[in-house]
Amino acid sequence: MGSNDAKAPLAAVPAFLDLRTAGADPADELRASLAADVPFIAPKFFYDALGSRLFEAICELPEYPLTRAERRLFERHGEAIAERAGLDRPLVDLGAGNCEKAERLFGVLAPSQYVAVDIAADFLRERLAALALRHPGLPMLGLAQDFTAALELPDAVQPGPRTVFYPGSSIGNFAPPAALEFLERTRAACGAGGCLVLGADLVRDKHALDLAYADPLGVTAAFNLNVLRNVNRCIDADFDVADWRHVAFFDPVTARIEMHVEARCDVAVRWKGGGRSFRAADRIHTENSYKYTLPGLRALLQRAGFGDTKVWTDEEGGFAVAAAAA
Ligand code: AVI
Repeated sequence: MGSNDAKAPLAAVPAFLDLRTAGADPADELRASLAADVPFIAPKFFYDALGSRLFEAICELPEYPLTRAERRLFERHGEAIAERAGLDRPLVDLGAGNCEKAERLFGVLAPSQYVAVDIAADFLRERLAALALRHPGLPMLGLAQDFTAALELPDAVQPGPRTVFYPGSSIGNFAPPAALEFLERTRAACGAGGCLVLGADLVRDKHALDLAYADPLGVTAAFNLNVLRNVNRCIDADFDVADWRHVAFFDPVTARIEMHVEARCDVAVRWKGGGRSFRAADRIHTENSYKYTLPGLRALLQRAGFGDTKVWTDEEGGFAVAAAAA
């Protein structure tokens, strides 16, 4: 280490709480969902270390414009968002991932604390440590938590009013009734005078939406199929990824993308405490990604109890960012 390194200010390692064991056991949940009449795997199981990286790669794809559209909206309207959200407040980032989106808003929001919440504990810990080096003056806290089931903010999170940040259209991964319940809980986490900053993908051309989830490079296919490897690890199962193919399509009737893994042949899969046979072409449902209309988005926020809401859209009208008063 050179003498300059020795004098560099030391950034505190962010506090990190692993709250993943609170609540239902993910292994029990997986075994039950795989044994269900219509088998499914909850989308949170996508995000092991490789899945988190594959999702980062998806965000770079030309066919997946969502992340870039949202970035442009934050660049263009960051100050207007900050006016609504208020400065010097705790910023609670739900599904923080690589923390990159929130970091872009640090300048305008000037948060009093950054709280990054994600199910992918190792990935979050690693990214948060790197973030703390770039922002040594900002108190940070990492929470490994399945916030989709219950959002629990420990006492280490500064009290409200808070800014809750839920970008990337992850709201679309909830079915509409669950989205409503989630937003009600989120409003409570904001506290009176707090604000939700939400990203939502909008209904658009079916061909473009199909391509966004079935890209020719196969990155989304890898992301989808990787869930089977994570399942193997979680419940000691023996899925062979080579036996399955990626299926994704937009259904205009339900306004959602559906993702499945489909058996290429008859397969028998075993896991600790059980197993199941699948016939060729049987599917396991892995994700829904609902797309919103602007009136639908506003109505949902209003039903969840949010008040004054401002919505910005990109020029193609494919993506929306909302700032909603709690
Ligand atoms: C995290 N979530 C909003 C993404 C989506 O678009 O539903 C996950 C994803 N699945 C396939 N591509 C991206």
